[in-house]
Amino acid sequence: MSVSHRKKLNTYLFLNIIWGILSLTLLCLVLFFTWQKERLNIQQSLYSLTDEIADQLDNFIQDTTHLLLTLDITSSPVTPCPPQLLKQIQQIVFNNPFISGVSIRSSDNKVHCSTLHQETISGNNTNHLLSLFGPTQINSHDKPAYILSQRLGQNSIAIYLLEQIFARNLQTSSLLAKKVSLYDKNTKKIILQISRTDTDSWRIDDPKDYLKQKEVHQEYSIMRVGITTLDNLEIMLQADLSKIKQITWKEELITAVIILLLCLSIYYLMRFLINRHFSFKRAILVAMRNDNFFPMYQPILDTKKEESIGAEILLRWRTSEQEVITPDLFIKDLEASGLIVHITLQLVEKAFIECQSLLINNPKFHLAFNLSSIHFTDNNFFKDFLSLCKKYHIAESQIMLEITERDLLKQDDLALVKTMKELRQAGFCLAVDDFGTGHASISYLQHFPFNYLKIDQIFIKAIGTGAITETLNKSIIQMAKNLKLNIIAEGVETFTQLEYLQSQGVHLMQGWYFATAMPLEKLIQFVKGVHNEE
Ligand code: G
Ligand code: G
Ligand code: MN
Repeated sequence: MSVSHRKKLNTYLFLNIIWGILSLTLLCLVLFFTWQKERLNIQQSLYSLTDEIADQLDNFIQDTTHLLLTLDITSSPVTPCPPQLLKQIQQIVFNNPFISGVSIRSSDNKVHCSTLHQETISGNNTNHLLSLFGPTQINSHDKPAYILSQRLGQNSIAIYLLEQIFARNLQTSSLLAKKVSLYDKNTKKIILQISRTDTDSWRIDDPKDYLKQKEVHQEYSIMRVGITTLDNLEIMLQADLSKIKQITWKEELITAVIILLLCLSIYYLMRFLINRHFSFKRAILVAMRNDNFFPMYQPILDTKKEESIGAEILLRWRTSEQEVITPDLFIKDLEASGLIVHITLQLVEKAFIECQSLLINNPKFHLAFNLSSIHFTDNNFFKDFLSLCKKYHIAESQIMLEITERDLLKQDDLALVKTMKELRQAGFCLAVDDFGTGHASISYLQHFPFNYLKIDQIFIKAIGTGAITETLNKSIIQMAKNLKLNIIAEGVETFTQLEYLQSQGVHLMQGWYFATAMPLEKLIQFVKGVHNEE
């Protein structure tokens, strides 16, 4: 008990350590991958957002330059300014409030037509068809303006646009964006920047608050996308790190909770299994100590001679509540725990003690024990088994050992065959049990020194039912006959089955038609020919 208890505690300790390490590793790995995935997602959204702003600005610039298509302007210099042209550019300024002025100058940079009283910029010569300059001041008291310059032959047309109009086209409603800047790649300078305020509106930044060169190149939270219409310009978007962290943390938290719940359920499942294992093992150990396992006997008959030729020993467990449990409920666990070997020896000894005089009085009568492949791999089982035979003076020929066809296939057959041959030489009977359920071939079964074969119940049950298994009967019986072994039919329940089997030349039978498993006293009476109909 205390050993088992200590073993249980050790198992728990082991479980806790392994579980802790595995859970922590799993948590770290999953969180790391979630974080990576989330970062990629955010980069992707930032890119789309920046691209959207670039598109917005591109559209605005295209719309603005489209206005110039209505002008009557030739490719030669326009000196002096034709009154018609001046009127047209005045019209454009009048109709588009966001345009502060339009001026036309020639390639030598001389202004010919202008809606402005005063020209402030010079040296805007460029090879590009379309370019943007700024910021500049139109009048000393005015807000800064930007000049969009379009070349037309030898003339170039400059459109003066107010700062706010550019700022408006840089805005986005996405809360991910904190600052949006217009960056000139040629001069490596930001020419306009807006920031989100605390009230979620946008304001134009003072040049001293512009992003620094270092930030522009290093910060991972800054995304840059070029503008199609003006190839020296880029939109630069700085993400709001606190918002990004908020999103990632939320995701990480949800993932962590899921992982923890998963790990906890695994933990409790493992605890449950360990508990069940130990409580089952404890219950078996207690039953073994209290001698709660006992044999029942099911007679095997020769229906031709109308006599009992033996009995199969079937294990039973009487619980402390006096309930009798059949082995189908616990035999698998018993085999898995390895305790089956010890219990079989207990069962064998009890059967030997009980049946000693029955066996002496009926020298042709045998006892059949069910063994599994585990008994054959155990180092001491057969040694102990032989000692018991000696101790109770049981003749080897009066013992049959049954091993199911399915168990044969689990084993290294050479080792199995060697032990079996020794047993047969010593005089024991060997039976292949549940024949037909293991799908072993005749040539495979011929390796084993069996002298009996027990046809499985499912084939007997099928007799007279018309089921597919019924049609298998003849071939199963034929296969058994080909093996030249004594055939015992198991699970015979009806007269029809009995008749059919006899017609096929099978005379050794076992089943509820004759007798169910019974205690020794009833077996003695049954063997004497007193059939109790209960
Ligand atoms: O006893 P019952 O009639 O319920 O048998 C159920 C199953 O348990 C059968 O497959 C039978 O072969 C198996 N069985 C019964 N007694 C023993 C036993 O002592 N040892 C082993 N290994 N199996 C047994
Ligand atoms: O696997 P093994 O052949 O050892 O199984 C024997 C099992 O068959 C035991 O559970 C036993 O109670 C059961 N058994 C024996 N005779 C009959 C029978 O006529 N009908 C049914 N259904 N089961 C039987
Ligand atoms: Mn059996």
